[in-house]
Amino acid sequence: MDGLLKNRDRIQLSEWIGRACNLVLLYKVSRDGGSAEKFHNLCDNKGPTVTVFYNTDNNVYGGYLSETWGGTDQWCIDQKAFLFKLYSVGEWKPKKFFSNGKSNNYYKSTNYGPLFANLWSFYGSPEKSCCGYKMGSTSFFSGSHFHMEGETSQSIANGHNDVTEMEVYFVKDGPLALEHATLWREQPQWNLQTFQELKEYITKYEPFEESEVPEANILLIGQVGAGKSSFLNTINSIFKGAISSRACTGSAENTLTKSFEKLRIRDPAAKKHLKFRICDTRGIEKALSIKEEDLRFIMDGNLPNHYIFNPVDSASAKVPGFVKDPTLKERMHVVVFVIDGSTLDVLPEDTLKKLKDFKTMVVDRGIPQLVLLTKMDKVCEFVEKDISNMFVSEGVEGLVTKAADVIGIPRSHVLPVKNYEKETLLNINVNILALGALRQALLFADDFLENQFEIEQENSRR
Ligand SMILES: Nc1nc2c(ncn2[C@@H]2O[C@H](COP(=O)(O)OP(=O)(O)OP(=O)(O)O)[C@@H](O)[C@H]2O)c(=O)[nH]1
Ligand SMILES: [Mg+2]
Repeated sequence: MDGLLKNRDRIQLSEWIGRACNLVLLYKVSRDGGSAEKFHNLCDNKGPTVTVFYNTDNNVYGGYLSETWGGTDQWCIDQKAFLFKLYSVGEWKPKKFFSNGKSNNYYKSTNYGPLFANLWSFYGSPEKSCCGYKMGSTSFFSGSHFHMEGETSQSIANGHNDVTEMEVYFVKDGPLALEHATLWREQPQWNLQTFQELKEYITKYEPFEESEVPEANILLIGQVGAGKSSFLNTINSIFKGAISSRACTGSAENTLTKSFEKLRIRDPAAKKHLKFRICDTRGIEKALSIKEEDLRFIMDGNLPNHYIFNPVDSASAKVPGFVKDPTLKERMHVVVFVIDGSTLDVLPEDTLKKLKDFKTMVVDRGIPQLVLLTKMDKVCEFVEKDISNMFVSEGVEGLVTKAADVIGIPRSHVLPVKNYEKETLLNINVNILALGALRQALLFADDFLENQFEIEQENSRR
């Protein structure tokens, strides 16, 4: 992709411009040379443009013009023009500054580069500096023609317009084309066929045959309110064909899930249950968290279905229905850590410690693990608007990397999702992500079952 703008910048600018569009690079001062003539050759009469300045202190700002830059020397008004900032000293802090709509706000001239009333570029050609170019600073973000919302040239650009780069993009109407955006991970085709293929895979899923295990057990572990039960409900809704709520969800100070539930999902078309169980647990929290001992018993298959967690004491062999000699059938075959992406940055130390301790217990047992990163709609407004932006969102990418670091798991094992929560209707893209995560969990469960089978084979040969 040409140009220095990132996906989130492109999506943000499209939002500000007010319609779906792609930004196509027309002019770049370092590539095309700093001359007004070259700029006009490449940008005149092309239609709306976005001009972006990258200053030497890592501030990124610019202006949008809905008119063309071509024409004879004169000040003009463009009611739709706006100035903006994207980054302040490297941090993404997007803000739009509307035109005051009263005074001329841009200058058409063959002798100048792009020139907004409060954001100049150059006359003739820009003066070179050690690190790039010295752009004009006349009435620099003074607020005489654009509403600056309390910002100044100091807060936006550290008071100077010395840049390493300046780019001009053509605004091409049309939905954000992914060839113009960088994917941080390969993504599914967002269509009905993908959804049907995933659903079919899961409907036909049978655990690794030789293991003779009738159902794969998928264990959900995570902090209180992370979305464990919501994931279960999401999967159930998909198969039911309507929003459903089998497991209790919501927000509460302490965990809402009080018991160990090994839920089966029914395929109404085939009138049978699918060959896996999603096992919901009490959340990790400060005082009344699920205990290490409980988890050990769950992973090893000792605790019975519907066991009610004791908030103050660990489970023991005295629990009614306690399975003394569990087989592979009762054990957990894959562990899914459910992490709330919207609070990952403020994850309390003790919760993090518990998660890491639990992870060590999982690793010790050789059980494969995944991370489900929930609430991605809360971390990126573009994902909230359209789930198919998941793999172009740099916000999501950053959280996936962070979750991988925090839990100590490869990035490819961290799957961002959005659970059903406020919706009343199913959404195909939500379904694709949730089923994709479930399929990954089933593949991992099969890896575990195969490993266990081989271990048993080896043991029986000895
Ligand atoms: N916006 C948004 N909200 C979510 C998502 N997933 C879950 N929620 C909400 O988060 C809250 C907690 O979800 P639960 O599924 O009850 O969380 P849990 O992990 O089961 O929590 P406990 O059982 O209490 O430990 C609920 O209000 C859900 O609606 C999501 O992907 N996006
Ligand atoms: Mg729950």
